[in-house]
Amino acid sequence: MANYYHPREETMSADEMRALQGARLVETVAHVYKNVPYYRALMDKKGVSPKDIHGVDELHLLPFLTKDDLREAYPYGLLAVPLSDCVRIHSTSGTTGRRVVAFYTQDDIDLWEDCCARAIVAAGGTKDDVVHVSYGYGLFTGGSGLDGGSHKVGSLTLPMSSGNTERQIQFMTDLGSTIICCTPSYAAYLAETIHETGNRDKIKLKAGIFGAEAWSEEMRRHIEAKLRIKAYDIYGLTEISGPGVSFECSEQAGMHVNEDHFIPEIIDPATGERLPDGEKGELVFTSITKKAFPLLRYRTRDICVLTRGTCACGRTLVKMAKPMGRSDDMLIIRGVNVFPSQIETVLINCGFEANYQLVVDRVSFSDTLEVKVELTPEMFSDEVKELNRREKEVSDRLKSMLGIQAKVTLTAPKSITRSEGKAVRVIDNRANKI
Ligand code: DLL
Repeated sequence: MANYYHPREETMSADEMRALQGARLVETVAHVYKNVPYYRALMDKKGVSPKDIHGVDELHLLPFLTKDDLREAYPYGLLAVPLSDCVRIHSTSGTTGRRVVAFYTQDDIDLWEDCCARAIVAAGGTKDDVVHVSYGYGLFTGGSGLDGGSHKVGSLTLPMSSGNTERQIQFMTDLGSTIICCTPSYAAYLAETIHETGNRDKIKLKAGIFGAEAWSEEMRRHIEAKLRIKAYDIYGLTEISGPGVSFECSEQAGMHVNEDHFIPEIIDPATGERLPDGEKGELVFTSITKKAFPLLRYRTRDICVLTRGTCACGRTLVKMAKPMGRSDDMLIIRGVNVFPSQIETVLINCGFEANYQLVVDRVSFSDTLEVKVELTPEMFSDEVKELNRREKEVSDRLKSMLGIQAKVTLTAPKSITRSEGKAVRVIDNRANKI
């Protein structure tokens, strides 16, 4: 029997959900139009006013909002309540341009933590669990989001933050952590370290809640086998609140979107046209309960698919597939679209672990891709002939999956830097080269 944190909202009929979303959307549109001059200008320019929006059917009339809008409006331009009503900010880890800052009232934080609590309960969490939070705390939303969710569930919360792997494992052992929350790349690193130090039998982990970056099904299986846990996906973004926009249930087949707070749409990224359920495109969210920083039709740049229907877990919340990565993570190599997660799939299927780096360059006017992947300690002792065979196997499989030739370089164990937060997998040296 599945457990829900909010049984009513998580199992509502489609009609009930639409009605709830419609009422909340109307309220949110009126709120931003009245209080945010930036929105008013965008809506006026598109010739749409709050009186045109009666429910979800009119959602498509609203203008899109992009990261550029958020940067332009930095820091207060999209704030919809007086600053004195806000109690917290978070910010994206953006590397270029201005950072994006999101504001929260106490109610906003409360609802966001509820969303994270839903994720923890869906992963089997109860008040008897010990939730070990190894996402970073601070401006990043991962640590505080899962921390707040864990408090709501009533679990004992270990606010570990990221880093210091030795101390993480020590606490995990001594305090009996049962659920670990971190990025999948850090989970793989923890798994590797726990395996090497022979500590697995001393820890009580049963589940992990992993997100904040794209990861493949193969990586899931790898982490599950190595840590002997169930690995659940969780998705979110700072602009829309943080982790918990969607979460996986016991079925581990797509993430349920917390639709009573965030309305998802899929659009064609080139034309902005809305696509039907089941088609792949860019994910767009409209927040319908946030007060300080509500975003209408925000383009996430994440590429994925939505599917509806009652899940075997009983939830009716629409599901989103694992995002393949952001459209801006997508590499275009000699005209071919390549997502790092596709390469990860090939590597893990060839017996490697997810310790790899992609180096893209331009030589004699042509793009090159080098896939550096670490040998496991067992492979490292193989004969040269065997190593050559492995290298060729990866190269052949990449060629048949992506249609491009990549140089495969096998590197010594531990030669690729491990990540404690979001992994940096790609080094693109093509900037400024013709
Ligand atoms: O990564 C929030 C988060 C924290 C989600 C902890 C899950 C767990 P940002 O730093 O703003 O927020 O980055 C958001 O990360 O647009 C996606 O591209 C990517 N992302 C987040 N979760 C997933 C996931 C947090 N489960 C951006 N799978 C998003 C794939 C993900 N990509």
